[in-house]
Amino acid sequence: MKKKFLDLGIQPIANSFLPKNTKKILNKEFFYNLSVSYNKKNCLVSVTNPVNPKIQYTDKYAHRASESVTMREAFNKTAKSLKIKFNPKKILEIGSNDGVFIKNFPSKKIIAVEPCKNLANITKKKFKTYPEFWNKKLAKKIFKNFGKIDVIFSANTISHIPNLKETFDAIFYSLAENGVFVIEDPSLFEVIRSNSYDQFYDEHVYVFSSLAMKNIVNEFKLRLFDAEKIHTHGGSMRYYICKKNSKYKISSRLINIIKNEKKYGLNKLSTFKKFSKRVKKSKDDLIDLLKKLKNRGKKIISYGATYKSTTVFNYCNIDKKYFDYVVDTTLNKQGKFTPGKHIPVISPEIGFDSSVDYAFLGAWNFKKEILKKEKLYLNRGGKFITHVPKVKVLTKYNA
Ligand code: JHZ
Repeated sequence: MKKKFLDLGIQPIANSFLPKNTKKILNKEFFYNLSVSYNKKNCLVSVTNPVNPKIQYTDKYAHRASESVTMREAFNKTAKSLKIKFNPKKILEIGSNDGVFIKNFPSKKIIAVEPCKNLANITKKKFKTYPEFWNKKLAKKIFKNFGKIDVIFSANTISHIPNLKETFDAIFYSLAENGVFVIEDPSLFEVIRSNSYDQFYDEHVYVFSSLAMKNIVNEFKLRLFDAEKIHTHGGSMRYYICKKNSKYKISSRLINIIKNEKKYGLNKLSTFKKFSKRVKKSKDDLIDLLKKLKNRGKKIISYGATYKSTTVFNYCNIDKKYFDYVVDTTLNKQGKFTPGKHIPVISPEIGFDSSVDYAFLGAWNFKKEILKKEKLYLNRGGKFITHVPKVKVLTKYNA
């Protein structure tokens, strides 16, 4: 049933920033073939051969969701809206990262699940945090201590779990009769529309459409009753899911979203094949531009050591001959080397200085926040490069 439509080549684990670039460490680096497939039966788009989660979500996990103002504000707003909409007494978050969402609730109301122990350690002092993978066994343990849940929230996590049956069976078990499961994940519609192929990496096992989400949850005695477009991570979707027989009515907003997704062709393999051609062009355009700039002696760096950049660097074969280094505010990425291409990561205070001519927006999803912060750089003639939706140089005049 699955048809492969995109091959992004040999890739490392997107979060495996290396502590050193010594031979011994490089020899142990894990690589796999990243390709993406479409399943005609349920319209689901997924990584063809997912990586074992046990090697991805370790106590070295790099991403900190609190690192951007945009995300801190977005989660604060989401928490407020969930309180108003559902007035939950018991809340559970799956994939709580560094606590950016849960900290908007009193600790007696919310519990967290976070398999990366370094992250769970951050939140466990204030919030009950289970340092485990989400599954039925854990759901039963939580039920014993906490009872049935009114709102289960999960942002940028459900797309990361290969076993959908285990995930949704555990959700069905944990939800109160009229409980709601709220998922936020990058939107397939936006990925295809904006050619952001770098949303595909080992962790993004699935990039959901509403169409696929509706089909999937139906298989597990659940029902998608609403969906909402949100601006985070370059365009995401918030899904509202309930038990099949619960009180919620299907929203007209959801009906329209699904209608538009069908109109756009998210239920046709041909749409994804065309996307694949555009991805190849994006790679060629980016390499052409970088070659031209290097021939003119320009200094280029990358801004934001994102997991998405792991896909771009490894697919386009971008290494130190193009980018001197990557700047990133995350302390535990600084002093390390990017997965696969081994470009050094340093702090923006050290690296984002007047010697930089061009900065590739690895964190293009925070373009607005970054351009606002880096006005001085643009004003002195510094330029950004983005590849989303098309390869383009951004100056103070067109940014
Ligand atoms: P950001 C991660 O992907 C991994 P990544 C994960 N799989 C996922 O789904 C998404 O997040 C949600 C830095 N930065 O959020 C901070 C600056 O240096 O796009 C971050 O390291 N300066 C869970 O890694 C990175 O950029 C800044 O001004 O693709 C952004 O990473 C800003 C705003 C950010 O996610």
